Amino acid sequence: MLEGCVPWPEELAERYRAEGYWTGEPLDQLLRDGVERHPDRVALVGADGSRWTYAELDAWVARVASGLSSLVSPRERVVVQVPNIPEFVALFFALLRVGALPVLALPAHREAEIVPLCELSEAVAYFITDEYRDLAQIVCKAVPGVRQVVVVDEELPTAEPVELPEPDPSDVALFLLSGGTTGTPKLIPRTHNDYLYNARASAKVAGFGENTVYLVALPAAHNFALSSPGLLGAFAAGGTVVLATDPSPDTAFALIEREKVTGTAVVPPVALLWMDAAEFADEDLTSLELLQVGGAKLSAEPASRVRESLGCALQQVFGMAEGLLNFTRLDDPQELVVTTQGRPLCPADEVRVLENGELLTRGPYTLRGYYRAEEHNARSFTEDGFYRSGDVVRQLPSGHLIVEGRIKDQINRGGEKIPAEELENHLLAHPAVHDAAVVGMADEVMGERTCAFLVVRGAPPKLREVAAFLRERGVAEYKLPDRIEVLEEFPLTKVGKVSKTELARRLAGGAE
Ligand code: OOB
Repeated sequence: MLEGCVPWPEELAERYRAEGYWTGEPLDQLLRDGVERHPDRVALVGADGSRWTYAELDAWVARVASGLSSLVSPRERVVVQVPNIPEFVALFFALLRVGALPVLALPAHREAEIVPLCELSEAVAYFITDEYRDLAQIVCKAVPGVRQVVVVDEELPTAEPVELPEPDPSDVALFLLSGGTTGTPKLIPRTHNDYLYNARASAKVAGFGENTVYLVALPAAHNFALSSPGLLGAFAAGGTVVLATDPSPDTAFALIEREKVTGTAVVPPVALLWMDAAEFADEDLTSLELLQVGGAKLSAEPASRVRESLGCALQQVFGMAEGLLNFTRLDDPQELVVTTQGRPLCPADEVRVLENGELLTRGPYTLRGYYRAEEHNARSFTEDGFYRSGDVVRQLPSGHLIVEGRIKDQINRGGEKIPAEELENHLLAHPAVHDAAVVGMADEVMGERTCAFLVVRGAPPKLREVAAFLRERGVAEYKLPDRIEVLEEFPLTKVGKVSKTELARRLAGGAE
């Protein structure tokens, strides 16, 4: 495995191979299978209606791979920040064929996220669209190792297809970003073996097949929309992938009607929005069979309204870029679909629930360590290789999990993850801020919003001013606090640390 990654121990690797979870194929195989079996079926549809059959997509990927092979080498890391456009798909598969390793940044990320990402990964190239040109200039100046910027909607390089060496299926295929809890980003290595299993098995539990038309409504770079089952699962099943530029009801409903979409995945606030909008929408949504909801907890009340409101089945998905995926099953009793976040995807997923409810897990598609993060890994994994998810769950006898909370220092703002320490560090850089503590506050639509408690020097800054300061530092918009509370001093725990439990209690209207 690539230096800086932690491999599975040999005995587990052997088991995962013997039980058929790891097939020893490259991740790209899921596209190649489609080309072999049904070259003329439509594989990919852009928001503007442009479309590619499996054969056409394969030919495009082959030309791009060839074009890229003179720019990047096998195992070199490249940061990809490309929204849901057809070029994302062509680039992703082309990089797999070249053997260069995509680090999948989110479209919302800015300088404060991209620069550390390029540094940590030692990226040699940065793939963007036109809208990120200014950001790319800043990034290149800050990280000289980034020797190439490719604007994919203008100049995705192509060349006559050439033979390229096959990658080792037990090695890294791509890097996903962790939601994070610390001040620095964490990269999740995903191998060909593990991610191919992830996509294929997810496609099975979501009932995907040749007639599936999957709408990519969330960013394609996120594990949910990419591979749970997402676009990779849809390809693996021989279906069609339709790209939406955003998940608004206007955009998504029009595409559902136009392309007769059968399935998609959204975060809870989007599900709520869709259910509200569906009441008044003119579009025909009857093709929709399955709505997956995950990324943050969907409450039972809205969950119980999905079928009536959108005319489709609900599948709750409790997943993480680190690996473990839980799905409610299509034949589960409605009670379980509405009140649980599903059960593990794979029979070989090992789940341990500690006394305090913390979920630990290991398995054939769950990482054994973050990239180049030895110290952090020592805290994030048990000695026998279980990943400490930081999620607090209850497990039913059926195996289904109910997410009850979290012990990790992260805010989950409608599915978007904000590492508290990272935001606190940015706030501490403000001249008027003496101390900062970031806490989630309950919100009916978003699940949580972000409150920054501050101890200040001099005049307390206004929310607007703090937001402007953070934007100026290049912090992604979704990480900006929704509220600021100024305190004389922070409440402390018995051991003298800031008591976030007490701060959260005050937000909830508890006693001072
Ligand atoms: C997905 O992945 P990430 O890496 O953005 O975030 C993972 C974390 C989990 O550890 C948990 O804290 C939270 O997001 N989460 C949920 C949840 N799904 C994720 N919390 C409650 N209920 C749910 N259904 O968010 C992700 C990756 C693949 C598929 C789906 C979601």
